This record gives sequence, structure tokens and C-alpha cells, in this order.
Amino acid sequence: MSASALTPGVDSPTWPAEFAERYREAGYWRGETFGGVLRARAAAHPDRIALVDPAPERRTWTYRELDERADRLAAGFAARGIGRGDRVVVQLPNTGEFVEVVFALFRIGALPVYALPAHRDTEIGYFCSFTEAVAYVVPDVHAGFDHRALAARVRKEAPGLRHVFVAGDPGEHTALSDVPCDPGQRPLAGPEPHELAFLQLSGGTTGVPKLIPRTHDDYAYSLRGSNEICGVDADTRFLVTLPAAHNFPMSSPGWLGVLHAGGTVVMCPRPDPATAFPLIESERITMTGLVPPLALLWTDAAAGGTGHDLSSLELVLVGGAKYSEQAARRLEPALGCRLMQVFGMAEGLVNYTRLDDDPETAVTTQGRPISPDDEIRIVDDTGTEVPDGAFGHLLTRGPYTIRGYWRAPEHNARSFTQDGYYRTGDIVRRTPTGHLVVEGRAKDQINRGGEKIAPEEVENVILAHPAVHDASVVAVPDPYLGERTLAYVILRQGADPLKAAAVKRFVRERGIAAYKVPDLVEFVDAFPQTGIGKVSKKQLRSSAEQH
Ligand code: OOB
Repeated sequence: MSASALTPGVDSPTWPAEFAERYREAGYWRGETFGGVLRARAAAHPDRIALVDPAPERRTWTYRELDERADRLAAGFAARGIGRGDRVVVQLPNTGEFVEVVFALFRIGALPVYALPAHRDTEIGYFCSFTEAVAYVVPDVHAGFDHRALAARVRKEAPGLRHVFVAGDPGEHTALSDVPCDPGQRPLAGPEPHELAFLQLSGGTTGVPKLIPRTHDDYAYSLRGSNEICGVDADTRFLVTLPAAHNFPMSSPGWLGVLHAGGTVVMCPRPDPATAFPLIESERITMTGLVPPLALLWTDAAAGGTGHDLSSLELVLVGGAKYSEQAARRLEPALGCRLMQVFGMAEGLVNYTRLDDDPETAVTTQGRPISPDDEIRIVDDTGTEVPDGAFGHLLTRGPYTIRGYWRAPEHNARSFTQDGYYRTGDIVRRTPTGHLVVEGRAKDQINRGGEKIAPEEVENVILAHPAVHDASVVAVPDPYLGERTLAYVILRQGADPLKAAAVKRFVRERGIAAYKVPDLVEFVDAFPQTGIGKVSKKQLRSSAEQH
């Protein structure tokens, strides 16, 4: 138990007191905790359906059942010594268990560390050791991959990891179904609203992913703001199509936003139209969120006639990567619902187009901020603000944008200005209506259809190959994903020639999320250099565009 880990400012910078005061006075931070919100919804509407997990057999949870289940699971975690401030890596697919586990952890003030189902040994090992996690929650087998075996490997490297809980057949570990116990009369010492709620993952630009500390107060504000903009209420039936651990399907407005409003959340096991369309029909889904490649796929699938009744669908949110104007124009007619673009980041700031924006704005911009107190600066390379309409680097601070990553002081010094603005790494311009248009990116990150890849992380894996002298990973434009990855590789002198496939296999076998395995590998003799002798990614990117 390490309660101090919950206190903002201990493991990461937090809002200065005068800002916190202002955000409270303005009514943004209202003293809510997620555990408390669920309790209140359960008291007000005990029998309303909160959660549906349709696969393999349809299961439902009323608000009362979800609340009780979270209590019992929380009591079981507490009985096993998990408590306030402890970190727990949660790697569950889109299932009811995901929501139960997360609310149980909220209730005891333990911090979920959200891993994606695609993460493998490299990422999970890092999350467990870096956060000094005491527990790791996994499915048994998901998408053909045995997470129990991964957990066993990780456990050897992370001695602080005391528990592995498995949803399903536990193998050598503990079954999640054995954890719940009678909460008894003793109330759990839950978190305070100003304390940390969880650690979210950043897309990353460095060799290791950064962790994002979000508080109950700040996140709850982004949920309420998102709900208002998207028109979420108790009648909303939201399909969680993207991985539930990602910030977009969690909070924009996401499953947490919809639960906050007392609506119904339906977990979608896979995002393809063949899985999602029948669910939209049978569950009368009103709203979902998609990344651009999926939006394209759904639009194409629907345009040909689906054989499914999608008429309940009112709103589809698209974000995570740039959505082309042409694709955006096709969505509403094909799916018969409204489109809203979202430009957000797990660090905080979220922009939405609005339902009452004129149709052109909705297809040509990425929206405007949730809050009147989201401060936006668009600056040139010297840090000077550019006039409206001109491109520049987007900097932001506000009532739900972090002031620093978790335990990363050196990185924070680069990623935040002295006065607390987050350097998003995005290049944007502002329209006269205050909407932002994303024009590009200055950060060294690849956006593969919304999945973010830090080139350095992949380069480090390739460099571990004995035949490799150097590696540089860049983005290649792709009509479907927006970007794919290309690894330029220099072999060691005298090394046996390698095939591209062997490099990809090596990366995969080192245990890294499949979406980070380079799509293309090209062998070169040398990298172009900048004036001071650094690898010129800019030149590499422009040669990559020839692909
Ligand atoms: C969302 O969050 P992250 O943390 O995975 O990625 C944030 C980055 C942004 O800095 C930007 O580079 C890119 O993803 N991005 C977009 C975009 N939405 C995100 N680039 C262009 N157009 C868009 N609409 O991706 C995220 C978090 C909350 C809501 C929505 C997306």
C-alpha cells in the first residue's frame, strides 16, 4: 500500500494551487470519484442496464449489479493486500470483466495501468517494473494468444508482481472469479477526488512509453463536457468498438462517460462490420467511436447495403488520426447517422466538432476544445504565437490536461513549457470559428491508423539483432491506415545478408505489440545526416514517400 502514490505532485507535477482553485470555482472539478458516481447511479436507477457483454453468451449488468460486483471484487482485492496507491496492470479485451475490475480498483484507490490487448512481453514487462505493479489482470487466451504464459514470463522479471488474476481458465495463476468476497460492513478507504485515478498510456515518442496520471476530478470533467457535447444521456446505448483501455473509447464520450450519464455500454469483441453491424441492430446502438481506417471500412461495408438495420445509430465519432475530408463526406450518407470528428490526446485536451456546426466545418476541421478554460497557443519554432489561420505547434493547458508525465522529470522538462503548457507535437491551424485543423506532426511518432508508434522503441528492438549495425524507423504514407512503418536497416560489416521477413520475425519474437512490427524493411549502406551529423529523419521520410 502506497497512498502517497495517489497524491498529485508526488510522482508527477500537478496543477499549481491557483489553477486548482480556479477550476473548482468554475465548477469543473466537482469532487466526484468514479466509484462514487457508480454508487450514485446504482442508488438512483438500480435496475437500469449499465453494461452488456454480448459474447460468447450475452451477459448484462444492471447498475445495482455492477455496483455490487465492484464492491465484492474490491473487497477480494483488498483481502489480498492490494490497496490505496498500488498499481495494477490491467490488460483485458472488451469484456464486462474489464469494467468490473476497473471499478473495483477505483473503489480501493488502486491505480489501473491500462495496457492494450496487443501489448506483449516488452511493453508489459516495462509497465510492471516501471510502475512497481503488485498485480496484473489478463484474459486466459485472447485472439489466439496465451496471456497466462506471458504473465508467467513477466513475473520472473518483476519480483514485485505478487498476483496474476486471469479472467477465464487461470492455469498456474489465480482465477478472477475466485477473488470476489463479501465486503462486510467495513467501508474501504477509497480515493479522494483530487487524487490520481489511473495511469493512461501515451502514444510515446521515446524508447519507452510514458504514463499519464489522471485524477478523478479532471477526468470526470472531461466526461461531463464530452457528454454534453455529444448529447449523451440515460438513453444512450454506446458500442465500445475500439480497445476499451484507450482514452478515446473510454472518455470521448466513451464507456466511462456513458456510465457517468446512466446510459448503457455494450462491449464489441471485434471492430469489423461483420461483428459490429449485427450488434448495432440487436442492441439498438445509438453511438460509437471509430478510428479513420475503421470508419472507412464501415462506410464501404454499409454503402453496399448491410442486410442489418443500422437505423438506431445516431452519432459516430471519428478520431485518433487525421480523417480525410473525402472519407468524412461519405460517412453520414452511408451509415445514416451524424458524424463528429474528435481530435484528442490521452494527456488531456479533446476537441470535437459540434452537432450544430455547419456541415462543412464537421468534415473539414477536427473540432474545438471541450472547455472555455482550455488554453490554446499555436506557436512557430521560436515559440512566438502565429496569427489565426497560420500553421504552428499546438501547446495547451487546462482543467483536464496533465502538467507532467508520471516519474519522468527529464522528459517533462522537454514536453511542457515553464508555465505548464503541454507541447502536443501536433501542427495545427485555427479557423475563424476557433476550430482546429490538424496539418501534421512535429513529434517523432508514427500514427498507424490511430495506433501510435514511437520509432525509437522499435529501433531499439531491431538493434538487438546481432547482424544489425543501425536502424531508423519512419512513416510511409498509406491510403488506408494514413501511415505505415518502414524500417531502414544498416547491417554490420561482414554480417550474413538478412531478409526483410527475418527482421520482422525477429521484432515479433522479441515480444512487442504486432502493430509495432515494421510493415516494410529496407536495407541501406548509410543514413542521410543532418548538418551536425545526426540521422536525418526528414530525408529518410522523404525517401520513404517513394514507396
Ligand atoms: C487519441 O489519443 P492518443 O493519446 O492515442 O494520441 C494523441 C495524438 C494527437 O496528439 C494527434 O497526434 C493524434 O493522436 N490525433 C489526431 C486526431 N486525434 C488524435 N490527429 C489528427 N486528427 C485527429 N482527429 O488519439 C485520442 C484521445 C481522445 C479522443 C480521441 C483521440
